[in-house]
Amino acid sequence: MWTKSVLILVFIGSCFSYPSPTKRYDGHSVLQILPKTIGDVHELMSLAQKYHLDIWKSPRFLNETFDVRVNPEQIANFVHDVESLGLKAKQWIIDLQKLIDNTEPTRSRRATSFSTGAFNDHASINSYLDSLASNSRVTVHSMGHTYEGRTIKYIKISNNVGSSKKAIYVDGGIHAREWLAVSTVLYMIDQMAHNPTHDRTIETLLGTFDFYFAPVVNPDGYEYSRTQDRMWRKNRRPVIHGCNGVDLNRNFAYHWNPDNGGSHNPCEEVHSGTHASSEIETRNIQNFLCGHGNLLAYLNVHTYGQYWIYPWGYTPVLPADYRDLDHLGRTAATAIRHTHGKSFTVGEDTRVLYAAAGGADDYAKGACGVKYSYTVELRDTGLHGFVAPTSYIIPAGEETFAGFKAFATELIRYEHL
Ligand code: 0X9
Ligand code: ZN
Repeated sequence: MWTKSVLILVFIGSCFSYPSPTKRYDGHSVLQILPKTIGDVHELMSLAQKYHLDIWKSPRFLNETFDVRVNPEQIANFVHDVESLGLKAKQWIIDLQKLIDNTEPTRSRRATSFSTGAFNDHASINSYLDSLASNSRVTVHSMGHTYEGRTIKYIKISNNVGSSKKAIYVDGGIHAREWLAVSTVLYMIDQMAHNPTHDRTIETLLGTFDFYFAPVVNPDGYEYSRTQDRMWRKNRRPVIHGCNGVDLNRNFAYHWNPDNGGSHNPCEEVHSGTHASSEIETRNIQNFLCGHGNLLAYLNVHTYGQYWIYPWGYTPVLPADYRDLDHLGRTAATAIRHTHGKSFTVGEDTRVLYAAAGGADDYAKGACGVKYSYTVELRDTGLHGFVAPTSYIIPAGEETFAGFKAFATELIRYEHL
């Protein structure tokens, strides 16, 4: 009798729950540490390596903080080590699980049918993209499949489907946990495809450019982050027993180098893969980028930190045309600031953020010749970090789209198109 009841309960439970439990972050903290010297920065990086910590933000300048996620078992020892360096570790996010619970909808409240104001699942996003095919300006395409067999879809928006103009490509979700990047690219798609406010700028831009948008280029990781582990970053290919995933933004085949901001270790968040373009998702994006010779600009959208940055990520040596990239980036940042007051830092990857080889932005520019190639890190500056609340979706969409329109408009003037 008892066994039967348990079996019935287990059966009922399995009808309402996901196949395996979501990873929890109870008691995980995000600590902020302010280094006093460059030596401190190096010491903190080695400590983070020693404890295998998830680095959320590393400082480029001495007045910036080093943000790391620490689990409850590590915190006492880690803080002790930090204090031995003469530094203070401030608990910035005290209980990451509470932040996750408070800032994102529970599973039952998550959108199951598509909404631009929600964090949508990948199947709903693909159905939404398919539904746009009824719009005469939109065609829907596949970039290829993922390791787990999902389709990476992209759309082309053009006011003359047959013609081939200079083009701008925007993608999101290369890092699984950066849900706001996905929602923001979807917001931009919605505006460009429907022009709900009858915005004349959109019509002007469509007179000069074709647009490509791929909202989720790492859908296996994105779905894993939605259902199993909110903090997942990489793709999902099993690399060695017990450790899955390659950081796709360390895997691109332009100056690929795990020793430069990546890792050889498959258990690390920034594992670069065993060789350049080892991942099917990377190869699909690379083929897209180099297969469209008319691409003039590329935005690889991420969270967080509020940066609009450009190559190179593998070296502090500036590209010869950096002034052009800088000017266009500043145009975007100004329009963003005029929307909801958010300040975005513009500059070269290694100088304003950190060095990391094998990024999509470097590949687009270095291997495919896409002149205006950027990484865009959306809001915020650390309050919610990677765990953006749903209340950010629309304002982040609005400010990024304003930046995007200003960027594309200025591109027409600057490049005499
Ligand atoms: O580390 C990254 O891949 C990006 N930051 S994130 O916090 N979203 O993970 C920045 C990438 C900048 N571009 C290159 N380093 N090439
Ligand atoms: Zn990212």
